[in-house]
Amino acid sequence: MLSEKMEEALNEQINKEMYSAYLYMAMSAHSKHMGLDGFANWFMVQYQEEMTHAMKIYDYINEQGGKVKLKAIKEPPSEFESPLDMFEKTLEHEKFITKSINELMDLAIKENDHATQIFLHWFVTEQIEEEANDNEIIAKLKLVGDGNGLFMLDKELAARTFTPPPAKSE
Ligand code: OFO
Repeated sequence: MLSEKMEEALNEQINKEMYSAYLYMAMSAHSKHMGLDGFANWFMVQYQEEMTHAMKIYDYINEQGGKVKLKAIKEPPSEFESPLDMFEKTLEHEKFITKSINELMDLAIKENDHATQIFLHWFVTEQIEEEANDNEIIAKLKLVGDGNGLFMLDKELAARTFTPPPAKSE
């Protein structure tokens, strides 16, 4: 059973994850438009991952007898300066999401909500991976610059595939 406050905060997190999906879809569209199909693929896989994050929370609220309330998703930007700009914005956004997950965990601890703490563990671990992936690609982008290296990296990012996470969190 979720407290009203926890239910509201989890619903808010669904919206943030949906915005993440929307943002990465916009980056995928922009990459596609630039002819960078590998980058477009990477961001589309990221979009799919974010949708599963939103659905994990959706399922959890239902399992706990709560009520899912969907809110408006804000419009993401549609123009980006460069692939590096997209990944710097991705990292910045993921840091915001990490902070939000940490705040959810703080609330679950404060409320002695053990079930939600266990549920959130998966997200805490996931955020470490998300930020690490972004940092790695940013480092590569800084290394290769705008030349041929960018096309090599585009090829590398084309290989990313979507693997659905386990339905349950632990
Ligand atoms: Fe859902 O991890 Fe990114 O935003």
